[in-house]
Amino acid sequence: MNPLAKTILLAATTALLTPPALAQSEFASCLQNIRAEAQRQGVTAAIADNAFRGLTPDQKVVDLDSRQPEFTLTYGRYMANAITADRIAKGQQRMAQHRSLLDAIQGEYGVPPQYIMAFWGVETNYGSFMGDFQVVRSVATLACMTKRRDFFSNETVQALRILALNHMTREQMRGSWAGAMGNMQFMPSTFMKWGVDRDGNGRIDLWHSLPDAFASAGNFLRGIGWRPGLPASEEVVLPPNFPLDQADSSIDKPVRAWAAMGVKKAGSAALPNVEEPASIILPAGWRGPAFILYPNFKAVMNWNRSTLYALSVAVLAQQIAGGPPVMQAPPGDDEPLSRDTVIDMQTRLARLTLYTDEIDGLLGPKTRSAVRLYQKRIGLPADGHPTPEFVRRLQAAR
Ligand SMILES: [Ca+2]
Repeated sequence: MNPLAKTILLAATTALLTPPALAQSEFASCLQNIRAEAQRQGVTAAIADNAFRGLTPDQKVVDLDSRQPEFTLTYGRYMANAITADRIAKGQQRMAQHRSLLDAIQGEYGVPPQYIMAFWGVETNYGSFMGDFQVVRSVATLACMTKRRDFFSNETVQALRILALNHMTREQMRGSWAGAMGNMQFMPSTFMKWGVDRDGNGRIDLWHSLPDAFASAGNFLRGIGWRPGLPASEEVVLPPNFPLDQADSSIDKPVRAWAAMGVKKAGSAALPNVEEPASIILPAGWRGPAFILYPNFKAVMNWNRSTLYALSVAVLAQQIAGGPPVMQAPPGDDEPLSRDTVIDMQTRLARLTLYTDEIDGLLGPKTRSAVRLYQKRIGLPADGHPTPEFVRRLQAAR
């Protein structure tokens, strides 16, 4: 997630759950297990000892991990945070400055320069916000003191492998509280799998070497499915009779089939006449903008599973490349929904037998489907987007 959105989520947080303190001896025995696995993966005892010497769990990391966002950011708020005039201008400036390197990387990995710039902008504001937590301590804390033991045990092992390969020292290896490192905020496992020593100095350095950072991003994107061709997404306009229940990220049709249904690019140019599978989404409901998601959007989502994250990268990239801003504004009355509101909504929809999944306060695809069903029942456009009006009408229903 981009640092700004993360800050806002954290600022909006109230629920602070502190897990029971783990004794230092339990922490030490947890580290022993990780150490054994690291040795199986070729890390010497000396490197592991050095990495874990004097290591204590970081309570600040535990606290940050246990915070639950109280609000779901709206599309409008998320995009306004991620895509500012300043970030577009800086992206254009950096792209011009590093043009030959970025062109060479496009030649090798197929990823256009504006996407590398957009990830860089969203992840660290072009290297200005890389995080100052000690990565080994953060991931070891998360492995030993939270419920995500397996994921972060592996991240700790991979962090030790980075030390073993002498890319960085433990002190130098800094990142976000959750262990994301360098200009592109790679997790240790991503670093090990996709990192590239582009400048050829024998070390992969994602903090200080932009050739290494950009080439690693290109290599990673290609590895998770980026293919030269269509962009990640484009804004579209839907015809008046468009069946809103087809605007769903789980529904794929060939681009030309959407065109045949009357979908056009914003500004009314025709969609490309191609067979590639694509989805249409309405991230702010039917009154807001519509986007077509091409196959490369999935690659962006393999970097980060959030749809709004991926959309912010896609839209920022387009604008860095000189493309138009999003034309359709989101509705002005869209409000962030609190977890409590979503829980209340899920409970009411469950009582109406429209929702059968977990009451978890998260606005996921199943909740949106239930919202659609109720919208149909009360004669609202079935876009699956719960507006304040929708919530009021659901709450007033008997
Ligand atoms: Ca290097």
